[in-house]
Amino acid sequence: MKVRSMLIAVMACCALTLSCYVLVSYAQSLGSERAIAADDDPLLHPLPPGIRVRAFIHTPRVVQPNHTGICKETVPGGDELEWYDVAPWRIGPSGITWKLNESTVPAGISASQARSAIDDAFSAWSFISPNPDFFFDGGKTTIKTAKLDGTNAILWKKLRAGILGETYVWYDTVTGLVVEADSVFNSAHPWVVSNASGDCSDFDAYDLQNIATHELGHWIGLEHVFAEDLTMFLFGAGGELKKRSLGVGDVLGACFIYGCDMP
Ligand SMILES: [Ca+2]
Ligand SMILES: [Zn+2]
Repeated sequence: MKVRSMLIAVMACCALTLSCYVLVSYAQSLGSERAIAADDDPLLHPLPPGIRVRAFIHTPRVVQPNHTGICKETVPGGDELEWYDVAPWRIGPSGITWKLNESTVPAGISASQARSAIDDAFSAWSFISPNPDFFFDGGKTTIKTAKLDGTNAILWKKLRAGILGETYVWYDTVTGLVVEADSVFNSAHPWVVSNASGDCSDFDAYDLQNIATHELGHWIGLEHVFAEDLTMFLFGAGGELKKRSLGVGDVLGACFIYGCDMP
């Protein structure tokens, strides 16, 4: 009897300790979420009725300190894969105007180089509209974060290491049109505007046009795919250039949304 009482007491004590641990852990996790929330998380901002937002994270292929991932050559036929997935939005017929925060462009890249690389990235998608004026360079902005603020901003900002770039798209759930889009590149990683061609070049840095072409695929309405030779593949690597040119799935996806002629 005495042993049984002691056993019950020990079990009760263990249960109490465990409960306390769970409660403390839960409180700590809430605290850390609040800490992240304080860092301008666009997903936590209240939105007007009928507007939704989606976030896309472009991830380095290998997440290690000071590692830019592994650039791989295109697998024969890999670019021909007809895979795509579409999001519930499209850009309206009048197109979209983007602005660049030039003050955030990384050292080693001039503002005009960055603007030109981003312009080339938009050009990869220009076939979606019969109107050649569809993506408008709206000049500079001083906006420092992704936010529903009336500006389609492209900028660099220090993000956590597991992110190369992130894109936010706000869309109207009734019309299915893009309301706004912002892309943020991680200033904690090295960037380059490469003059090389092919699949892989400067392994020590991320090619801006390569990563931007992927991000802008989200602007026009494409989701990620798990086909590594397509532009909408969700991982990126240092020196990678192959996302600059679209694969068959990227084009098919875009034309599925816009009803365009294949380029
Ligand atoms: Ca914005
Ligand atoms: Zn992405």
